[in-house]
Amino acid sequence: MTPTTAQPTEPAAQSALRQGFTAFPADRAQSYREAGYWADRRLDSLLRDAAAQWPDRTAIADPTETRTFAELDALADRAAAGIAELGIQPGDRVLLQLPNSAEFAVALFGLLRAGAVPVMCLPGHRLAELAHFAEVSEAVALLIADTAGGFDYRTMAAELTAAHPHVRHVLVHGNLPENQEGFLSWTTVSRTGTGPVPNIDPELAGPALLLVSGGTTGAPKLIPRTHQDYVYNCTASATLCELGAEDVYLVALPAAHNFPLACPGLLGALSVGATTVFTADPSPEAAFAAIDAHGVTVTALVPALAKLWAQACDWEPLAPKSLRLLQVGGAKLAAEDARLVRTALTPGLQQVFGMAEGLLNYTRIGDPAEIVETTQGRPLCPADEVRVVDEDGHEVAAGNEGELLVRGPYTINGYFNAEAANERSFTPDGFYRSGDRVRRSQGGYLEVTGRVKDVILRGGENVSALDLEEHLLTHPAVWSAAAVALPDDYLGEKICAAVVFTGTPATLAELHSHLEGRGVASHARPDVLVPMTTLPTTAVGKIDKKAIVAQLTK
Ligand code: OOB
Repeated sequence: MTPTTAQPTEPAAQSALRQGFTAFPADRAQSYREAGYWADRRLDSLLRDAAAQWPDRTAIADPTETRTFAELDALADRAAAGIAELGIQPGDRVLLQLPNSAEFAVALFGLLRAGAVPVMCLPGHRLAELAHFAEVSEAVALLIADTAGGFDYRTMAAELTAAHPHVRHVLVHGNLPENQEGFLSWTTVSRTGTGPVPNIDPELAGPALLLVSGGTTGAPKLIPRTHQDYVYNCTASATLCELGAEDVYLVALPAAHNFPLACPGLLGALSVGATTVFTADPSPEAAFAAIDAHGVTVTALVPALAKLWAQACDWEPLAPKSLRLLQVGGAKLAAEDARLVRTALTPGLQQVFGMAEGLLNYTRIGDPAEIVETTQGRPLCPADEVRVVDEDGHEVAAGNEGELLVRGPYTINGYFNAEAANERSFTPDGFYRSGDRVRRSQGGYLEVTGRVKDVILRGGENVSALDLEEHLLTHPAVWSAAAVALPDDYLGEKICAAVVFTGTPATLAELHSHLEGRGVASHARPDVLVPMTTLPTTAVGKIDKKAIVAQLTK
């Protein structure tokens, strides 16, 4: 794919941005605009417009701070002026890594208003990931908290800037380290800027921000989301979720992740005048208290957290009462867990199968229980073109499994600065190869059946890891389970089940007879059982199989 050529008069940052970016082809862009999916507005105009319409409503709240839309809008303007005064230019990339807090929203909108392109790092990312993002994005600055969750981000930042001097500024929210050159107080920069709000030439078809890929395999990639596609992403999601000004949305997952950010998340909530509440601690104790205090009506969780919250209703005195919509996604929610969540937390469960690269599938409000419990939803937009294909790239019939390919009005056309990955991840006609195996029903609902690569090759037989995990989860003593491949001299790969038990652990023999009772073939049953107290997770809370294998093979 050929990147658009830079205009000779463009600032250097803008032209570098364009060079790493694959734009939507002109014909599809035009059709999305004509169909009304793309409104020509900048992402930060969502806040400007909300502040005009609902100035005195509460926009954001965390345990220490509450801001109205008018206040947040004014803070974003101040922050934008301060950022510009540092010499950060439109198109410059800035690594943003803040814990869930009201300040996250101030920083995000401040950067957008300055025309900077935030790189949406999660608080769980560490030096290896940050260094990779810094390099690929050519970031000029980093915005961090001093400490959070027992981690000192300033120490990491010092190491990062030593190895990546192009990261010129480190902006610290909280206490500055002593004698550290290049470190500035974010409060000073964002609150005392005196200059005008930068006047940006709106580049609506260009990247507004860079998301980080889920990255359960290989190095995480940067995902350029444009103003046009991301405004659609969050506003159409808000409409689908029937979000209104009376709603209160809780950010419990890391705010920089696409799901709580824009599906509909913070941005969708903001666009309809709803309040967003942040919690940096998603434990049932802290989250239930926030739900109770603010009357939270909507939130988004990964399956492991949803299950934990559902169980916690047995012992936590403040079980949620106000939730009308609980979105669960990011990994497969087993049907039994879906039933548990609906009974314990709210009947308003919504399954969400999404990806930072774009495509979002949602079950709909009012869908029958069967659909909500056993499918991962259907595409958000009528213009989402979904193909389910076999290994040769041919479409399979409805009801058969295959890899999901997609293109559409909010799905990227290439990763940022990643030519080799783009060759592999996109078809010549611009479809993104998701790597997800799905089955599509007549009604267009998708069921995720595994990852194309998450298959254990045991003695010549292909065993789907997800399939085995789902069978294991039906055992009453199994709380969570991951099936991973371990090297084996005889079989090539053997099946290892890493299992967290509730109560008395089951033995391998007991699991085998349970699986046999469910009709699981003998070659597809685990060779090894490793009981664990917890399974390692990624920065957003998905089970991290790479880390499990690393633990077991070190
Ligand atoms: C969300 O986004 P990412 O980019 O962190 O991860 C995307 C991948 C998908 O390709 C799929 O493999 C998996 O996560 N996934 C699911 C799932 N939702 C995501 N697998 C099974 N069932 C589901 N419901 O994870 C994400 C982005 C926006 C909204 C929701 C999730």
